[in-house]
Amino acid sequence: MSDFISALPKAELHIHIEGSLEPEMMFALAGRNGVKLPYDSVEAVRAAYSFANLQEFLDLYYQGMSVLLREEDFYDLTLAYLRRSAADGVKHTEIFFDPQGHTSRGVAFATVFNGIHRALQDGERELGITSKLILCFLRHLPAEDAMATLEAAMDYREHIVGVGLDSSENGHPPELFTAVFAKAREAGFLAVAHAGEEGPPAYVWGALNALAVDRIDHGNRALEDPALVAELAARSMPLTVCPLSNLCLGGVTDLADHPLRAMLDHGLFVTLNSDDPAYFGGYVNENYRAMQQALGLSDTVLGQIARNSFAASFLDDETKAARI
Ligand code: ES4
Ligand code: ZN
Repeated sequence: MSDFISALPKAELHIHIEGSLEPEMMFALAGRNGVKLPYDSVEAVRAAYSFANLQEFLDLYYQGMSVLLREEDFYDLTLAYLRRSAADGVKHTEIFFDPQGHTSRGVAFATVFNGIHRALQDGERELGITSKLILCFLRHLPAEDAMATLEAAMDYREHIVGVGLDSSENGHPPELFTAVFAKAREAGFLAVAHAGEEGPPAYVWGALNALAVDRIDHGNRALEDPALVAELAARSMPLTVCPLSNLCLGGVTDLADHPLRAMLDHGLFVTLNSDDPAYFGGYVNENYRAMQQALGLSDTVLGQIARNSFAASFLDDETKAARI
């Protein structure tokens, strides 16, 4: 890893905490919780990580979560991610979590939240890494489920900065969640949504107009619509781009063709992130490194992307200004 990338202070804005579950921890938690996994070894888990599309990944991602049962599990998962990303020069992280992936298995919202939250507090003390928490709704489930999840989150309003929208994109347009996001924004939550990862430009328009998001997660397919590119540029709308994720899920077949090049050329407000690092073969520095190599990005551009990550964060303006 180049010293320049390693030394760059970064914020990570697109990381699913359940996607940081490394196979070693998956086995350890399965053992201590008495959960049977359909694999014999860590190597067998890794060998299964070959995905033709988003859904094939999501099937394994939800299966992997089955080992997360107790508060301690969420704590250990989160602290391991914080230690690993601190080693990558991450100074601030905004973590997605998927409560419905757990409450649907009978794990209480409070168990999930308390484990993650306690690790974030300890992580800040131990590592100096600051954080925010973003609750994601699973878009393959009905909007009523998302609304019930939002209700459950109201008790934790002061500890959750925003809401997001993830899981299977195609066939689940943002407009289905208009009322949920309106209610969340009314309660003071900021908003993000995965859009244009696999879905068409219309879904990016929907995230902007129906959900009034503050950032777009991915946004790759926005480039197919020149008017949308102009809109994203005019709004200085941050995009949380995840190159190794796109490569692993078939959004791009070669990083040399990754839309980051065009995004930069259009002056879009891009950041680089790891998405699900345990599944996609790299934490944030590997994502910077892969794009530097594929596109020949200069240190100046890499430095700008790292500054963008703080500028696009949900830190308050004063804290932000001090860190850009
Ligand atoms: C995700 Cl890569 C990706 N896309 C959509 N939803 C997700 N949840 C976890 N990883
Ligand atoms: Zn994601």
